[in-house]
Amino acid sequence: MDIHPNLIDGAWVGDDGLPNINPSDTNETVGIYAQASAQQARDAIAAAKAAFLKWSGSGPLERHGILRKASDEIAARRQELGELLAREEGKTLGEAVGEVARAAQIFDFFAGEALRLTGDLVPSVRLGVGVEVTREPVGVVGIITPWNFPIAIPAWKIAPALCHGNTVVFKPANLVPGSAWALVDILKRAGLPDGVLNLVMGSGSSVGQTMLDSPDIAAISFTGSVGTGKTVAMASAERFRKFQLEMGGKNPLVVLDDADLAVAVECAVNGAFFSTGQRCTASSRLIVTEGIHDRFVAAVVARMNTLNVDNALLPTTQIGPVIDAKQMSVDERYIAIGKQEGAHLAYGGERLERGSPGHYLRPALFTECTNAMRISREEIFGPVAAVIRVKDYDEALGVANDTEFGLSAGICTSSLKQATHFKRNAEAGMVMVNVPTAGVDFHVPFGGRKGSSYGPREQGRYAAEFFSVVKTAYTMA
Ligand code: UN1
Repeated sequence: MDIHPNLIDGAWVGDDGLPNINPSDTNETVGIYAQASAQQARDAIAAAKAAFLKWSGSGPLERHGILRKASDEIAARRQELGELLAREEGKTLGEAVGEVARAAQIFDFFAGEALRLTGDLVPSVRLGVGVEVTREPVGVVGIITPWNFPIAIPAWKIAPALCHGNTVVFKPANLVPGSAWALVDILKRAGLPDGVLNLVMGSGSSVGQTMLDSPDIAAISFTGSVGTGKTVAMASAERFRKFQLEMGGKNPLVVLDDADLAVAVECAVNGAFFSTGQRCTASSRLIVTEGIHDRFVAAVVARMNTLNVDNALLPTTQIGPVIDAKQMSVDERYIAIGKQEGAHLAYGGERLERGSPGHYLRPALFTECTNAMRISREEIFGPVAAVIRVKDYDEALGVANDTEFGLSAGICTSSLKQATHFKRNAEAGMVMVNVPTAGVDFHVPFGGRKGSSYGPREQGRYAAEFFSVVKTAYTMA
């Protein structure tokens, strides 16, 4: 099998690699992907630094043209790239093709933004003096991405970074290098000058650590675990480097007595179990008022019973496998903890055998949970949800906010009054009314509060906050 090499200063390098394994069929190797050494990571950073002068001075038309071209190719190849993504990550083909389409839309959005970079011209308090407020690129940006969105998350960090004139060192998650490699290949062929975007596939302990230690990386955008986020934060704070973190969630979906039952069930099942529950926006706590509780649980269980868990590439599959054996053991450990804590396993939670050897787990629903249980407090990152019964809306809101996380919070209700109150009072970066907590638009801000996120929002026009720095210039004519 050919090796997919790293991209450093416009050259494809690397002769030693790791296999990329298909979680739906662990006998299948999707491809071999190079592992960058610490020295290669340093070379990539140096290349990005050297390329910065030229790229930061590039014009809107050049940036627009490249981002636009990349968007067009991603969109045209969405079926093929979606299949690659489903193969390496395990989300269903439909979810994967949708994710690739989202990546194309993100590049399209930032291609447009490249034509709309503006500043302010402000009269000074001193007569005869003019004040200009402009945005400049930050410098070399380090981008570290997780395995659960192998193309969309790289897209929503790389596109704004390039749009605003930064150069990039990109380290994708080692479990899903295929989509990252394809994306970098597309951007290179779209005309990015050498060194502007560098790909360093490899481990966190070597490549990631080299990025954290480098004085030449001016900003780091990271999505991943809370633990690694802390490491990124500490190393960056020490260097006064800009950093942006997207980490975990323990997102509540509140279901009130007056909810449309069918809407509530779809929001819960989609939010908790689609993409195998492997989303930081997943609804892992279903907080349900007592008047609808039993009907809701019965309907969710009935719906779960229709979910087809199987190989991600089969057209009939609705829930793909868990990403790998390690995540499977985390999911199973939490299912055991839930039982020990006294929660009732109302449905699922067992391993499944399918036609191909993969990490298949039937989605699990716990009922009779309290918000103090570990399954209600710790992010599992699998298809496991906890139902918490509450008396009324006020108790529901209190439970929803009683968490160290604050990414997405949802409510299903037909009451405008309660929906409005929840929108104002949910301690989360994103609030969803009668729509799932997961599955967000690509052109509006994304991010959370409390332990979920740190730094400026991602996506849409708000991405400018992180990927540029403001300059204020005074001129006496
Ligand atoms: C979504 O719900 O559409 O890692 C996106 C994650 C998030 C992205 C979620 N950063 O799950």
